[in-house]
Amino acid sequence: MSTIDTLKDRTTPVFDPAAVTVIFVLGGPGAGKGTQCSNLVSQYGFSHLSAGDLLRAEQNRPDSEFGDLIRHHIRNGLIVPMEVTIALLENSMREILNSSPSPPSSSSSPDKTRRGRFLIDGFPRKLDQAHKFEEAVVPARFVLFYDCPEAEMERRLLERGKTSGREDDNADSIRKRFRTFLDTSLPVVDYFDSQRRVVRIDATPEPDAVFAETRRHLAERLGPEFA
Ligand code: UP5
Ligand code: MG
Repeated sequence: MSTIDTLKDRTTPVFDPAAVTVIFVLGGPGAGKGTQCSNLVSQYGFSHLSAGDLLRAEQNRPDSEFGDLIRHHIRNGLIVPMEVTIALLENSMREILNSSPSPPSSSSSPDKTRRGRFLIDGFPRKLDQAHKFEEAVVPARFVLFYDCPEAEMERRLLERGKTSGREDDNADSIRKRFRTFLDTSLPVVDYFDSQRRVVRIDATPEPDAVFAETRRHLAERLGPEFA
């Protein structure tokens, strides 16, 4: 991935913040980030980029030089070196921005604007990732943080693990993911919170109720043009 080579030395954002809206979607393992992002895609026309999904796809790509590295980190609930994850995110964003316009939708928003709306799910999970992404890719507008008690997240993940086939949906990996979340990823939320950039949402109720609350906050933060 050639982006990896250029990322290290880059100190200005590669995308124009006036044309690209990024919302970071954070929360513990199993908090419901992916579930809520799917709803937001259908409702608001965001592009949804899950860092975990991108890493899993890269892991399974036959020619990838990072397959073993990614597998090791995901199984152990560890955070993959940021150069890999940021390159995957940036490449996906560029691909979407350069893609041919989709057919006109019933919405009044021009397609160009809609293509520039991104939900970055499960990233950044470490402070250095947050700084590097905002410095070299694009600053995020704010963070949606899905707050869920660990016991509920564990219940959801063990339930999903019966059928998901995810290599990290087992008791041992889940324990390690929770540890990394508390030690390394919650400080990222605290950092954005200190800048008043966090929208905190109780992720315990059923998904529709969590989405209703999410919509209310988005309307407040983004204004009527996002409806
Ligand atoms: N569910 C969802 N909402 C519910 C609700 N309100 N009530 C009841 N059930 C609900 O949901 C999880 C399960 O709960 C589903 O079965 C769902 O139906 C149900 P989901 O929406 O999938 O939750 P999500 O928060 O997306 O959980 P996920 O397991 O994807 O979170 P993780 O943050 O653990 O996983 P991710 O894929 O982001 O990362 C995996 C690994 O990749 C990391 O551990 C790390 O090793 C690596 N990684 C990096 O190294 N760097 C990165 O930047 C990102 C990831
Ligand atoms: Mg997810």
